[in-house]
Amino acid sequence: MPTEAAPSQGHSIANMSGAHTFAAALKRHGVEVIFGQSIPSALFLVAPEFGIRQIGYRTENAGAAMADAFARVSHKVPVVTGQNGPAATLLVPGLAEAYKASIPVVAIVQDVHRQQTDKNAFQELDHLDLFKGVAKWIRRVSEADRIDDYVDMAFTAAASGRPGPAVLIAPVDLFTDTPKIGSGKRIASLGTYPLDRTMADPAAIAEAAAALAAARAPLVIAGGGVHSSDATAELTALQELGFPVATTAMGKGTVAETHPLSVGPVGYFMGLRGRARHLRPLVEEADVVLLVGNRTNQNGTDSWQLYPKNARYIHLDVDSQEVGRNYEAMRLVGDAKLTLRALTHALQSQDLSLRQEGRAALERKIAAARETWQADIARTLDLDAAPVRPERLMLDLDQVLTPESIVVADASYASIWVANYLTARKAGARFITPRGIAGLGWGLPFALGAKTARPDAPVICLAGDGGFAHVWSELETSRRMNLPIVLIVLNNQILGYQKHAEKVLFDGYSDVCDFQAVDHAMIAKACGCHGVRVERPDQFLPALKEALAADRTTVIDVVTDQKAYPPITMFEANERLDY
Ligand SMILES: Cc1ncc(C[n+]2csc(CCOP(=O)(O)OP(=O)(O)O)c2C)c(N)n1
Ligand SMILES: [Mg+2]
Repeated sequence: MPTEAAPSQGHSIANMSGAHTFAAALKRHGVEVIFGQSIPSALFLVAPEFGIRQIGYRTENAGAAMADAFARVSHKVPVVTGQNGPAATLLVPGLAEAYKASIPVVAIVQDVHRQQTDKNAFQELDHLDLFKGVAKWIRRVSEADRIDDYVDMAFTAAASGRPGPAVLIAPVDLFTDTPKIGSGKRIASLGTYPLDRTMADPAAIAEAAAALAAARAPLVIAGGGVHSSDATAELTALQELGFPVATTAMGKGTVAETHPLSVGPVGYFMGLRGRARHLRPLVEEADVVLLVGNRTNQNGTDSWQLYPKNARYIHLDVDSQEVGRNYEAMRLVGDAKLTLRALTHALQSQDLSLRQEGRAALERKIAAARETWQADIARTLDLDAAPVRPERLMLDLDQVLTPESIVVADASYASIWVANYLTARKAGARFITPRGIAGLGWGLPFALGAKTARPDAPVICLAGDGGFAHVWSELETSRRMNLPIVLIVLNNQILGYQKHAEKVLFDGYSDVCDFQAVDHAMIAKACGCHGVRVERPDQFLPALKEALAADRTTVIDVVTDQKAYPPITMFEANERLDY
């Protein structure tokens, strides 16, 4: 929606610097917060006059991850900034995750003074080359009169098509330069995504509807693209016609997992005590599979072994290159929300008797599988054991979740525990996991970005002790920026996934997998946050409830069983893990 930029008190176009022009353009796109660390300084010094505040990260890697989670939760295009040179290099990991997870981020990277370019200026680096491979658009704006043009190009690139990071490089002196009168005439607001919704070819939609209606055993497998498109209501409407819906880890919450036709998360975690373990045949035996916003990656498909070999595939994605990448498919290229709506509409004029006749038996099968899963847990685990079993902790956590809760996980086991043991209570419930590149250290900054986007929602983060150690410093950020969250540390004193994978693959493990003991509650207290140590399972739920009721960040350091591992298929019944 076009909106007039509201240049603030005291700034007419005539006395605007490049910094003012930048800030006005960002404001025009709806930007209210920037994840930054004071650089470009001229920009941050004028930003408050435009109603833009700064979320000051401690490290750039964390800042980029905060921006990513802010986008996932708010559907707004976030802005992160960084200085030239070392700071810019630290933005790379965060942008890599956003790139692979298709999340829009605009990164404004300061460059050296235009007159010092290519002279080995202090912290000079080739930023145009640096971001290749982690951004879908990289440009340098070199004239003050073009700032508006380039800011708009950056937002358009980030938010349109398959969303992703856009990097705008801006020389430091541009911010104190004075643009010509009249150079900032743009009025469009481009700060939300998806920016342009396009629909798949109606003929292809009609063909897909016919295939789905006539299928013997259809299955929908929804990925994170459904969240990005804000298409959860449309997916639920399709499910209501009688279609079972499974999700990837990033697609968790695209349908309510309490719905009788929700299969749960499927992928490389369908081993013992996996939530959808007993529904593996339902996936393997499907004859028509509808993939939506699903990039069919290795973990989501259990190394491409899980999805049926002989099924007919229909693949709906905004990126035509994803369609048919790993599974040849009927091509539905377009936005998930518009296309699912059209597909459901087309299905309503089909004969849906097969779906209606099969529905009760399908619901019984799903309910029975869920009960067997719960029985597996009760039968095979001592949930009262100390050190605490992560499964116990997750079952307790699941009890206190509300439909509004936002759960964030770091990479490694934390992401898998969340996918399997927590319940999406509504379509649109959010479970934010770094499944783009599965890097350690995303948990805490993701939580802070999510809390910035939705200050009223309880935000709970689950992180391993290895992953948390990447980002302890951001606890101070949470306190300073008044972003209270609950952070649960799975303190198994090992690089768990690493150690267990080495045992499975090599029957041994390298010595760095074991840590010395760390007291994470003490770290929290040292940063002015609250810290609690949990050594017995019955201590966890009261500590969690107290933390959720408090208005400050609490770290709950839970001493967990180092032999516990989630239901990774590759680890199934492996004696080497019984050490
Ligand atoms: C940045 C980064 N470095 C290394 C890895 C490889 N890696 C994957 S899981 C893992 C162990 C994580 O340990 P921890 O965070 O304590 O979680 P746990 O598995 O013990 O629950 C490692 C090192 C990674 N994914 N990301
Ligand atoms: Mg660990």
